[in-house]
Formats: sequence, structure tokens, C-alpha cells
Amino acid sequence: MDKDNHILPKDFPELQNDCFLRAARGEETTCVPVWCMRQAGRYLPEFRESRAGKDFFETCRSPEACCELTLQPLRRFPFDAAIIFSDILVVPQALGMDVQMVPGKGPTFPEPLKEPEDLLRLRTTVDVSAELGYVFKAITLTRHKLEGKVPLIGFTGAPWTLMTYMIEGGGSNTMSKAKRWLYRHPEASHRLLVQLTDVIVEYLLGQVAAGAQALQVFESHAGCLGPAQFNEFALPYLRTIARKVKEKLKEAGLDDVPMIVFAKDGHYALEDLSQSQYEVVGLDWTIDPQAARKRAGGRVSLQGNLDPCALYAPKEKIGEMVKMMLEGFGTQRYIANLGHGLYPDMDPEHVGAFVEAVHSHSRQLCQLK
Ligand code: 1CP
Repeated sequence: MDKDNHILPKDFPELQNDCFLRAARGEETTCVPVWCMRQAGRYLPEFRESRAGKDFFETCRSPEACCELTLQPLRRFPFDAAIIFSDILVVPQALGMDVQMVPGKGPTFPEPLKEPEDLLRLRTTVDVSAELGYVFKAITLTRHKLEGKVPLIGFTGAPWTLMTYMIEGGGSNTMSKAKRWLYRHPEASHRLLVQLTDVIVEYLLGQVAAGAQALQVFESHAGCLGPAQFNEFALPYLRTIARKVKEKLKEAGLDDVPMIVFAKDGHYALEDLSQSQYEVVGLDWTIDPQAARKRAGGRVSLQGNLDPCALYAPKEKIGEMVKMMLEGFGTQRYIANLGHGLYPDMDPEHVGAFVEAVHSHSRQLCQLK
């Protein structure tokens, strides 16, 4: 601690379980690591209790609350990684946009971007430490409180996905307002995407400096773009993020950390994503594990991809589906996960059955190897 009682990013406890990091880096593993997207979430009664009556983004700004919510799922299940509790929409907030979490409706921007002139409302320079320092503090605190049990993942939304929220003003089925910009205002779209990319690079570097041991970039809205638009408006920025983060980590003398890109419904881009400097490509459930392996071509590790809704199945059935998934991906260069986040109505016991099935089947398969 420093004189003001801030917990500093140094002297972190020694890591005891490096299975996730080894798989992410493409090193040999004797087990298959497992974690779940949205593992800290409303499916846990203790999460609902901690969050009850509190504003979502207030919670995100409290390092102690984020630390507690990050640790909750690890007290129940033997996950091999933790992901810091936060949200992708803290980045648009850092650019000066108002975002509120409206109960029953989800994230809402009272004044979304409507026309290119609205870009003038965004901050041109963002002091990332000042605006997002609360996330860095949460990461440092959580890394200490994890006591080295498992590594801590930091994350961000990708530029295109953040752009959709900033223009749509919230969730959307068609993303038609955001896509209208791509067709009608391509130059302004690129300006916004560049601006977001610059802030994201600084944000990810700050997360590593604070103690994040891996980084995931969520391109959750890849699916509404076809290959041509993805190649123009998403992929170049995803590539720039990986390249710059790696360059700057080196310059700053910080450890290189594995990076995961998760482009939901973007399997048309799997070949390109496997050659975009990310160590890991995350997959949703709409692609067959063996086909994905073939197409990714041994260049990267893969993460995913059980349909989250499979957790509604009886526990024995979950075990069978996990076995098939592991046989499809193989036990090396592989991180077991769902193909998207857990839903609030999921039974924690079935999440436990998923984690347990990954561990037991992976032990068997690793012995057979
Ligand atoms: O009050 C609440 O509890 C609200 C529910 C909630 C939670 C638990 C939201 C609102 N965000 C989060 C936390 C969160 N969000 C995490 C950390 C928890 C963990 O993973 O364990 C992470 C990684 C995210 C990332 C996130 N937020 C994404 C990318 C992942 C994905 O699901 O594709 C996206 C798209 C968001 C936006 C968002 N935040 C919250 C909601 C309901 C949404 C989706 C809105 C929509 O598009 O309809």
C-alpha cells in the first residue's frame, strides 16, 4: 500500500494455477482450463443480493464491489480464470457519453450519436487513468485478493461493438442505425472507430499495468456485418489493437499477455482472426469444433463454444455434450467456455455440472493422449 492506502500493482501473490495461461499461449497442458463468459452475473443469488438496489455503473466504479463480484463465482466453482467485473460501456462513458443502466431495459444512452456532427460532442483527448482509473484499481485489488489461485482476465468492447451502442443508444436487433452510418457516412465511421481504438489501446495497457494477466476483446456485434463490412470496419481495428498493445507493452517493459478475440457470429472471419496477432480466438456455438480447428490452422488457441442454452439440459446430458466438445477441439491449445455469456435464469448447479464435466473428461482424455 502507498501512503494514501491505495493498493499498488506490485508484489502480487505467486500464481498457483497457470493452466489457462499455458493453453492461451499455446504451451502444453495436462488439463483443459475452463471459465464462463458472464461468470459473475445475475444467475448467482449472492450476485443479486450484492447488487440489489444499487446502480449498475456505481457498482462498476467501486473497486471493492467489483472485486467481490469477481470472486463470487470462484468461491462456488473451480474455474481456471477470473474475469474482472466491469462492463464494455465504460469506454463510451470515458469519451464523454452518458450511459445509464435502466432496470428491465438494459444499457441506455439518453443522447446517442445521430449524425456525424455529433462526434464533436466526444472528448478528443481522453485521460484514460483519470476516467477509467477505477477499473485499474479494481484489477489491482482483485489480483491481490485472488491470492494467486487463478489468473485475472481484463477486457474491453471492440470498436465496432461500442460504436453500435453509441449510435443505437442501447441494445438492438438489427443495428440498422449504426449500419446506416457505415453505408452513409463511412468516413465519419472510420473517424469514430479510430478514436475508440486509441482509447481502447490505452485502456488495455492500463489494465495490464494494474495486474491483468490476459485480455479479451469482445466484438459481440460482428454478426450483423457481412465479410466485406467486417473487413473494412472491424478487422483492421481489431488488428491494430493487438499490434499496438503488444508493441507498447514491450516499450513499457511490461509482460506480454495473451490476448483473446471473441467475434460473436463472425465465423466467416475465422481465418483472418487466426492471423491477427491474437493468441486465442473465441468461438460462439454456431461452428463445429473440428471445422473450427481446421480453419484456424494450428496458428492459435481456441476458446468456446458450448451453446449457453445447453445448460438448461439435465446434468447428465451436459456431461455428454461437454465430452463431445472436448473430443472435437482436443485437449491442447484449448480453453473450454460457453459460446456466449450465461443468462440470468440459469441454474448455478448446472454451471457447476459444466465445469465439473470439463475437468473430469479432460483428465481422462489427457491420460489417454
Ligand atoms: O444489473 C446487472 O447486473 C446488469 C447485467 C450486466 C452484467 C452482470 C451487465 C449489463 N453487464 C454486466 C457485467 C459484464 N458485462 C461483464 C463482467 C461479468 C463477467 O463476465 O463475469 C462483462 C465481461 C460484460 C461485457 C459486456 N457488456 C458485453 C460483451 C459480452 C457479451 O455479452 O457479448 C456486452 C455486449 C455488454 C453490454 C451490456 N451490459 C449489460 C447488458 C444487459 C448488456 C447487453 C445489452 C444489449 O445489447 O442488449
